[in-house]
Amino acid sequence: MLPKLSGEQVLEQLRLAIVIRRFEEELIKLAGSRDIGHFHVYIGQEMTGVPALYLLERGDLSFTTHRNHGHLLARGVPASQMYAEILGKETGMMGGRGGTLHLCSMEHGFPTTSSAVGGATPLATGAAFGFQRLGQDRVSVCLFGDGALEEGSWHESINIAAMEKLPVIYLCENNSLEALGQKAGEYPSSTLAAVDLIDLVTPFGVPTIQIDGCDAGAVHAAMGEALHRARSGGGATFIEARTVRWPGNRPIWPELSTGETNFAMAWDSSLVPTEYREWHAEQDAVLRFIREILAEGLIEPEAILAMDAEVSAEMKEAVEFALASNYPPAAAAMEKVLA
Ligand SMILES: Cc1ncc(C[n+]2csc(CCOP(=O)(O)OP(=O)(O)O)c2C)c(N)n1
Ligand SMILES: [Mg+2]
Repeated sequence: MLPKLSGEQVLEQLRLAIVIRRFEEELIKLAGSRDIGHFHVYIGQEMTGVPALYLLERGDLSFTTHRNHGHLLARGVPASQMYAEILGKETGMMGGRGGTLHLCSMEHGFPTTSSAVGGATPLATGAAFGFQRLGQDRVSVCLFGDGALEEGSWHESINIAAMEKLPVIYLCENNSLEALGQKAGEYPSSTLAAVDLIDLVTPFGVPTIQIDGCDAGAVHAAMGEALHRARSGGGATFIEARTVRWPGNRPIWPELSTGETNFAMAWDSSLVPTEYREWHAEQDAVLRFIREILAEGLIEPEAILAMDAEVSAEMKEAVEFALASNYPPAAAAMEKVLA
């Protein structure tokens, strides 16, 4: 299902999704030839982050995790600054001090990234508390994986959000292996004994919405409902968006195991390889989004390829920019450092 938006807006979302996909693919290639430290990519989750964050307004804050690249790109952070930051260069958003695990851009609504699993929940809840006490009509969005629900900070956060009716949205991206194919009685996450993740929320009385995170229209509708609740004084919402883990994310270090995405697979099934067939034919959320867009006649396949060529060239240029940038000088090591 497509988001209930104008055709132009849907295509804007498609472009953002392609930006994320190509950004991450280039990053994996870039990392292959140098040590950039541990990093996590957002491939396969694009159609959760893009439609969800699309609805935020300037001034709304978002708090994210180790799997943060797609979130920042979805809110418009330039790829060139992101690559530079990940490589530790002085042209990065934080002058190379943060790296992939601590990306932030206040201008785009990301005050910080907490790479401690569960670290974003108290930060996002605190921001919502601040908005409420200051009487500001702003919303705080907490982005986290299913793993964060096993952390104590999560329970403290949702408790306060419920008691104080805070304008916060907890968007849990459950990317557990084969989450969409979960059978009755099976665990929905490899780290939790709950049979349903929303069971962990129900006692707090916070409304829950469980959706297929590859369904852009469902994400759009859920976020719309949650934002309306938050802005009208109705308090928090918990959304569980379920996606299938991209095969390239199964090893500890991301690998381009499914190859660089050929978007023409969306309309030409003869291009779908037999290896990872299920991924390309059914599970890849961006390919599915493209199929839905084509079914609505919003754009011709050739124009999608042209959009992709433009984005791919932009990503290559952004990588070049980052590689050509300098590392911060040793004498500046203590600048921009708080403590
Ligand atoms: C408090 C804490 N414990 C352990 C880790 C190591 N760690 C990094 S990512 C990760 C898995 C997180 O799973 P999930 O929240 O579902 O996110 P996903 O990687 O699946 O997107 C772990 C345990 C950490 N960063 N912080
Ligand atoms: Mg997970």
